[in-house]
Amino acid sequence: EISKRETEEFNQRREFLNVFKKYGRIYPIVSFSDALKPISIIGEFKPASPVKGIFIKNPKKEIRNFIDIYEKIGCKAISVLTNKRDFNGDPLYISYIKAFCNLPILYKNFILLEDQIEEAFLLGADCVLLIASILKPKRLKSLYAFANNLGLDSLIEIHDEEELNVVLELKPKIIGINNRNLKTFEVDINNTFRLSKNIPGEIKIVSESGIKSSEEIDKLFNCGISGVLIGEAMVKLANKPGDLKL
Ligand code: IGP
Repeated sequence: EISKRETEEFNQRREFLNVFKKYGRIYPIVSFSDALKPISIIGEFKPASPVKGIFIKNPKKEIRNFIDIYEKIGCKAISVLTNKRDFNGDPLYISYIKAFCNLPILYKNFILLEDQIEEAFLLGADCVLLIASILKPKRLKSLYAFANNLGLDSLIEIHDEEELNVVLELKPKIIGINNRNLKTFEVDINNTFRLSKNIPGEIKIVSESGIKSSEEIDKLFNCGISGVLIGEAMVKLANKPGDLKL
């Protein structure tokens, strides 16, 4: 079901891809995995969520303010929701951000097609999200190879042991552990603690979703996590910069 509507959404903008292809990629790739030093926060530009609705009323107008604040807070990378239907995102946000910000950028969407990865590359993304739960192992492998060939990093997202076992076979550089179950939307940070125990030390781990407090962040970094990906809480923080302690 996801696969049908995502492919439709992508097909609606396919003509843009052909235009971008003519010009190629403008910006050099900035390594996403290198930005994941032991302690890195990835700030996510998340205009809306399917469960909680709208977070940012006019994302196009606000994007620069938000990303400037993310940088000031000390984020080491930016994640951008490019999915329109559920998150009110837009692939073009990648290019907007790339034009003024040197941090590596993650293209976040439900990626099913090589063409989506090519779109990410051409727009200036440095990393793509590949979600194990929506891809057959063979497809995951070929999409991972496709991204690698373009010089892009992949954040391979898992939610349980079964997916972890599939993903470990690819010997990935970075694994994202989603604390949110994408089917039930339930969030549990302990998912990171549980699954990270079985991940070899040379693989960088990013903990994703539901992270709200500095206590949680400290706990995650203390157990060997390289990065935390924060969406909702980061948007809320940037929304009231008066409260920020920089
Ligand atoms: C951010 P949160 O709870 O901090 O807003 O979550 C991020 O992890 C979440 O947006 C996410 C996501 C995804 C979105 C994780 N995996 C896959 C879309 C698709």
